Amino acid sequence: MEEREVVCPENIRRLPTYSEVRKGILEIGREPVPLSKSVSRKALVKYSTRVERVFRYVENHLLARLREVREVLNIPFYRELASNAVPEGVDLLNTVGRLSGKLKAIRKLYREYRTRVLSSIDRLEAEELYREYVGRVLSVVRRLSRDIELLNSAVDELRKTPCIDFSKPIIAVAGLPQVGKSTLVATISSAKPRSSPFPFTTKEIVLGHIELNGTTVQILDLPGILDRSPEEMNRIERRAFIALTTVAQVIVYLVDPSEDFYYGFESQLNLLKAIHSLVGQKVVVAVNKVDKVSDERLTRVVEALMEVVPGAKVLKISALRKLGLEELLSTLRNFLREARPE
Ligand SMILES: Nc1nc2c(ncn2[C@@H]2O[C@H](COP(=O)(O)OP(=O)(O)OP(=O)(O)O)[C@@H](O)[C@H]2O)c(=O)[nH]1
Ligand SMILES: [Mg+2]
Repeated sequence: MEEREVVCPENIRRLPTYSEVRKGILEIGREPVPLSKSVSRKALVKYSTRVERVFRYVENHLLARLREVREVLNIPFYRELASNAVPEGVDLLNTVGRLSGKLKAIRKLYREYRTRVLSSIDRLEAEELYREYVGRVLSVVRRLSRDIELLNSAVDELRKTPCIDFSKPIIAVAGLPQVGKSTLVATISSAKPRSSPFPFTTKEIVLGHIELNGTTVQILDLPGILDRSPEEMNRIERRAFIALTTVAQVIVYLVDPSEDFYYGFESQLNLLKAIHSLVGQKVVVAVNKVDKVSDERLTRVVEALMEVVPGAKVLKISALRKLGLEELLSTLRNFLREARPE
């Protein structure tokens, strides 16, 4: 595969709101414009320099940032995650297109007013023209407030998303809340996500790395997903759902076999069924917390899981006590080998 630069959503910047732009531009009107003695018609040059500075401000704070956002949104995984943060039906690439189209009008204003300011009769006219220009620029930006706000919600979501290298393998760890996903990812990878006895401890996707087959493999710790339809999922669950369905080559589905597991066993079977029917053979099922249950219960749990997904591999592990992890890693190794034939 061709070497590509990895696009990092963590680094994109928010767009300034209308009032921030207004502040920034008014500031330009107060900043001195140093001019050498030899310059004639100083006032005209001063205002035309400001006309230019205002445009540069728009260029750097809006247009350049919009390009960064567009680059990230061009990647389907990030686009879906970003769409999760804005009202349904909003097409973010359209929003970016519309915004940049409207902002280009400011480039026209810049050209027009630079010429007009430079050909004004006196300082007063130059100053008036400058004010008119600022007013028109700000009015364009003000009309874009809603789109800027929408894109900033998307940017806030994207900035929480790790930087994924799509040319390298991706494993995702999924399951209901509390099954031990973060404990597992913290144990086997470079990531150190927080784990705790409270559901939805993990709210965002966390990226870790492991060396498998001599290559660096990315492993994603996902938020927990409840057993319900995608339409009913909250924003946190949907982050996990998007990762599962769009980027993972292999999914480790973790199960908590304990009698006292808050969400019960059946919900875990149902979610597995749903994931399996969406992604097919890519699922490795691992029963976690084997240290907590009797052998007898464990056997029954494994049997029930195999019935739901015949042919799927069901492993027994304890992420906390570090049991069965070697076998899990070698299973993942094999899966990845099959997923990407050399
Ligand atoms: N006994 C035992 N407890 C475990 C094991 N693995 C995880 N736990 C505990 O299970 C609880 C939940 O662990 P997490 O790793 O936070 O679970 P999670 O699936 O990431 O939970 P969410 O982020 O809320 O979805 C914690 O109290 C862990 O210490 C295990 O193998 N055995
Ligand atoms: Mg977690």
